[in-house]
Amino acid sequence: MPYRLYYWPGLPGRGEFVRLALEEAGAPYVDVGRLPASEGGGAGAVVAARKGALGGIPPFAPPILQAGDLVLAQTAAICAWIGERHGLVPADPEARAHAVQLQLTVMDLVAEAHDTHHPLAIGEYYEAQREAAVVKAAQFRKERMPAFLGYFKRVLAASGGPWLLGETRSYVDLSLFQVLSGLDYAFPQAYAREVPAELQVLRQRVAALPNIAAYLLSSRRQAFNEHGIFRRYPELDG
Ligand SMILES: N[C@@H](CCC(=O)N[C@@H](CS)C(=O)NCC(=O)O)C(=O)O
Repeated sequence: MPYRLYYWPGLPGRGEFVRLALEEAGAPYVDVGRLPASEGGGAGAVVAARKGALGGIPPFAPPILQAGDLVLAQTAAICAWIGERHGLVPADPEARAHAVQLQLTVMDLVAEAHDTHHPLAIGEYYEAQREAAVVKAAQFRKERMPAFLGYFKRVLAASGGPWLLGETRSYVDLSLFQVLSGLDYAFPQAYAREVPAELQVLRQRVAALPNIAAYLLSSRRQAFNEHGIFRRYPELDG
């Protein structure tokens, strides 16, 4: 039975971290939110899943993965679950624990990137908090983004490469690829200045994985836009 991914239609968002893991795994899945409502998809299906319509432990927010009887939320938990079942993380428990550590750090960076355009209130329009966003984004570009990226550069060096966990690619590499792509979209100037060359190489290495390369060319891959986590507002790029 194919996996069923529930995520908001119209933006890659946090759903994309799950899609990349499923695509690299070669695991069949239905992107339910992108189906027409007449086929049981659309935002309505995501809202229903969020409200617990799939059963199990209720999710708080999408992405939500349905795998048979399992209903699982939290991007890092979903990626780990897929990764452990589809060879996207080494088998030994220490490597798996480190993968979770790194994935949670990726998700911390995602949350901070999001907060650059919504520093005051998640439910308010960007335009209503633009002034605070300019301040928040400047701090993100100058301090937080280099701190996170410097951290991942050190992880890569400590692993011996060429991947974050060493010799084989993991779901964490896929997720870092997505964050780097998002930062490049949202903050092209800061990206060119701040992203270490080693991480840019890692991004290219992920893009060249055969399953990922095919996915990136497919209509399943969605472009970044100003509804998602990574938004291009030139005033936030300094
Ligand atoms: N920590 C969660 C965050 C989930 C989250 O914030 N999802 C967003 C979409 S990307 C959402 O729909 N949030 C609704 C809410 O928080 O009420 C994860 O990584 O999955």
